[in-house]
Amino acid sequence: MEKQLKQGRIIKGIGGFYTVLMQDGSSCICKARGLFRKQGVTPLIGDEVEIELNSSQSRMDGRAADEAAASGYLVRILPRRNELIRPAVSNIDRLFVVIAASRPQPDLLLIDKLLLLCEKYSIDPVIIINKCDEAAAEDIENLKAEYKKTEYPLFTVSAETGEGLTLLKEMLQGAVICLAGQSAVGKSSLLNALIPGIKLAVGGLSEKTERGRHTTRHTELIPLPETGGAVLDTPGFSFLDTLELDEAEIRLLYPELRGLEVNCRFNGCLHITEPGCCVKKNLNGEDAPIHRNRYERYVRLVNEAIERRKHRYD
Ligand SMILES: Nc1nc2c(ncn2[C@@H]2O[C@H](COP(=O)(O)OP(=O)(O)O)[C@@H](O)[C@H]2O)c(=O)[nH]1
Ligand SMILES: [Mg+2]
Ligand SMILES: [Zn+2]
Repeated sequence: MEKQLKQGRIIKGIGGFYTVLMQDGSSCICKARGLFRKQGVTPLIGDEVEIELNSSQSRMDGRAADEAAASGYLVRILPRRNELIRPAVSNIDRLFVVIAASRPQPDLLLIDKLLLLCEKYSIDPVIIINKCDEAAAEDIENLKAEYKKTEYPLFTVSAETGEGLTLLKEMLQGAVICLAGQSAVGKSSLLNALIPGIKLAVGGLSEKTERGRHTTRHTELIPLPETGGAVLDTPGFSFLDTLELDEAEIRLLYPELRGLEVNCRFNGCLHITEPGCCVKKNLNGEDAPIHRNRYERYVRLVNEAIERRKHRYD
């Protein structure tokens, strides 16, 4: 019988079976060809793939496909735009970096690291300050000021009252997105407010007792047919633990610092202890190239990287 080749995206993978979402919204369970193992390639959630279907009967809606045996094979993985390790996913377009305006108290070092990750892996960051309903206007302004010079898109919202969500919704269009940020900043609440019907568990309630709610045990891409994109639901985002950048690279991943070293005395100036540094000279002015607090966290990350390098051969 004639084999059909179709294109889709892996949205789930359990025990060697991959759920592939096709362009028409149907899904199909596939196994990987032995070829991948031979080449040492593991299919990832997010991969755009070509699959070979066995028969026209093998395509069905998602739930029925879940229960059926494999009905096709992955034959090719299209080139990945990026790939992360924990969670093991590929082709993330956008990372929603979520901060709570006041509680839990913002961990901006974590936010900076997430932004570095985005720069390194060519993921577009979107900074979201949530819980604006319960914060003082001044606190919100101070947070915004820290990231103004990055020029990253920044939204001040409330998942609770709906404030700011209409604008934010546009960032979902046509993109595979992922959310990251401290626990309890409102990531699940935001998705619930942005995406009708998604019903993620909120508020640290035990996911096991929350019957009828969506529970997160495996990393999975949830397709969003209305936007043409998808959102990654993952039990954890620990990829940062493995992000060990060296100091020269860190500097290049700060959009505010990029290109400034041409005005410093030394080529490759890290803007920390070097004499004749244009960044340090202007740190306190109205027109500082980078926010003072973010600069101080930058210095800390650079110093940590230098220490790590020194001890690498211990
Ligand atoms: N006041 C207020 N509370 C919120 C808002 N968004 C989330 N919360 C609450 O913050 C808690 C943690 O939210 P959750 O979505 O589970 O956070 P996650 O751990 O980041 O997924 C819950 O009690 C939510 O009801 C908001 O915009 N305003
Ligand atoms: Mg959550
Ligand atoms: Zn400098």
